[in-house]
Amino acid sequence: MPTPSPHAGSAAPQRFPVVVVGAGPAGLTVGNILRAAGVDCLVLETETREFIERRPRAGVIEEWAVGGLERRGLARTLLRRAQTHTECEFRFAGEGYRLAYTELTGRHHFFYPQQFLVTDLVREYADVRGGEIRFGVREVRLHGTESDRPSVSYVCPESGERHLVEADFVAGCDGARGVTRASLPAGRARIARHDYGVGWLALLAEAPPSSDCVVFGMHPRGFAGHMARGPEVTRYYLQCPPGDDPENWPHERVWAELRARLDAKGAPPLREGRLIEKRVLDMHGYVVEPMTFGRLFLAGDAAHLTAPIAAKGLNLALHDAFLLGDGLVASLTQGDDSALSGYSAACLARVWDYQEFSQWLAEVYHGTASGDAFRAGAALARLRRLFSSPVAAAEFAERYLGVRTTG
Ligand code: RFL
Repeated sequence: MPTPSPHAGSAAPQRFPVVVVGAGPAGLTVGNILRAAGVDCLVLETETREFIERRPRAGVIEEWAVGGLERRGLARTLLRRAQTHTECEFRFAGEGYRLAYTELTGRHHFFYPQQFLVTDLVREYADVRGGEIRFGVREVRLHGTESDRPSVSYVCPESGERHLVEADFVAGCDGARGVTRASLPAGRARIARHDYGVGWLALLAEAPPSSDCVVFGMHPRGFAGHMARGPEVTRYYLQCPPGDDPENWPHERVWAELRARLDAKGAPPLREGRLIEKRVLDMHGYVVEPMTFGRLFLAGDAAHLTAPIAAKGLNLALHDAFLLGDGLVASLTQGDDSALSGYSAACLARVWDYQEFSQWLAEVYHGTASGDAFRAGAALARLRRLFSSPVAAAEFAERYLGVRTTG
């Protein structure tokens, strides 16, 4: 629930047209769009700059999203450093099958670690475009979101004082564990949730990639995934029980399972390396509808979470941020509120499309190991169809790349 007012003893209030809560890809993109249009804004972030510039997460960015960054002057370094991928491989029943999605659509994926993108966006926002950002803030609270004069308060890490910032608009870009979604009044937003009932052990290995493309392994012992994160680092996933303890996965067990689940005739051996990240993600998702309330606009994981099944979360965060940034600029510089009025519906069309694709793909990944012969048979049928029907392959390619998606 929104907090009615900040407590007494605060420093004198400041005023910004927009307060952005959260300096992830969504918040920093919104901030950059506002600064490019000469609109002042304040970004509030609970972590330090060093921390967010090193936090490893996503790596797959769709071509339309890179195009959106490029048009806003935000992709110079990415275009120089990112790798492009044109196909992926499915391994099942002891064989490997390549799906050449670029051949089918003319589009490709960019591989660029999320922390590099965040580093580029912070530098452009704060150092080049002169945007204000406060790191390490504590106890962020929203006030008066139902009114025309919303405000945000936070405890300053240096002084320990609570500061109040008044705004015309608040952008809630504080991810899945932030405070802005929780500030929506009960009963005013619907939160649709889906639990896939499985966990993924997310691993980062200090090892070169073992294939020139993303590999998905569907195995009776569970799903395994392989994706490059650069010449020296590779991300791997292993399906595991939800809530599993990463300590149950020592080095030898991890590599034995990866070798078994990613095995296929003629596949090169895996290149092992030290595991530098090992965490269990419970595969679940949610969607908040609508994504706006009064003058609070949610964007990215704050509004919707897609399990990393189809590598969509960062792409959706960027899509929201483009629409929200442009909508805020139109409202604040031309008094045109039409884009902000249509913001939630325009975002949600793509969000639901990606959620549905993730659900479809989750069944392909996890059906084989579900212990349910019917689900396993159906998953195998989906896989066979991908490699026997050019129409099915083309549809997968479009959806994997986010091509011709409504919204
Ligand atoms: P973020 O990136 O979580 O940023 C939110 C920021 O808000 C801060 N924060 C607060 N700030 C102020 N006040 C508060 N009360 C705050 N609470 C939190 C946080 O510190 C943070 O800096 O959300 P955003 O911007 O919406 O971006 C979303 C993406 O980060 C996320 O969807 C992706 O990482 C998901 N994802 C992937 N997406 C892809 O499109 N392609 C991929 O290949 C992909 N791989 C992944 C992923 C997510 C993963 N994890 C860790 C869940 C792989 C993994 C392992």
